[in-house]
Amino acid sequence: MASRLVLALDETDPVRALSIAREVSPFVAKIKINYPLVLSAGLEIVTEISKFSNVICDFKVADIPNTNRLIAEAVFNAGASGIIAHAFPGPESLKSIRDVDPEKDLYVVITMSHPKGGQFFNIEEFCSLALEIGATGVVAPATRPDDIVKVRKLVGNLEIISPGVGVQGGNSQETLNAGADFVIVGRGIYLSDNPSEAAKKYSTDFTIDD
Ligand code: BMP
Repeated sequence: MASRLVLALDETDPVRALSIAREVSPFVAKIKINYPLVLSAGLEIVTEISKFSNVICDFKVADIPNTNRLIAEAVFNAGASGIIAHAFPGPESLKSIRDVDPEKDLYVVITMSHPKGGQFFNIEEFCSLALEIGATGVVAPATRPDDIVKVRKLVGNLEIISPGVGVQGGNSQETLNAGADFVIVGRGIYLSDNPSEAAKKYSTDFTIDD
């Protein structure tokens, strides 16, 4: 069975990050890289990890169209297979990322996983925006499976990737049952004493009715 797990690699030591990425790569579908690692290691870490795994740059891009385009160009030139953007700057900002390379994965944040993280997000409007601009998928919280159910109804068969499993309290089985395609786990793996064992566990601790 193909892995439904995405590693959130927020480890800030570049050497350790690269070593964890290598050892968990057999168990994950993709590796998500956020600012903490890129700010310490540089964008070259994206290129390094892209040599053996798909990399999503979780830069939650949220700017005017021209700036979004420049960020997307840098990320895709570095080797990333995907990018995460915020919806609230509107369709033109998202389309400018889409237009850089329609073959790359573009994920739109619908609502966030932390306490009160949904307060300023409009699930209906953001889902409709993701469909309108031809997003690959959306980000929805494993900590609120009811929101994933709602998002699944609104986005049809767009991919749903869900952070918040593990330390934030989300559970893989509930997240996938609610309609997510992938669970995203960070600290539960990269802070563990044995990251590859942890990744193996997170990649198999659920059942799926196909
Ligand atoms: P952890 O499993 O350590 O909580 O990491 C979750 C990862 O997902 C982090 O990289 C975080 O920035 C990201 N994330 C999140 O936790 N909630 C969201 O709503 C959106 C995210 O991108």
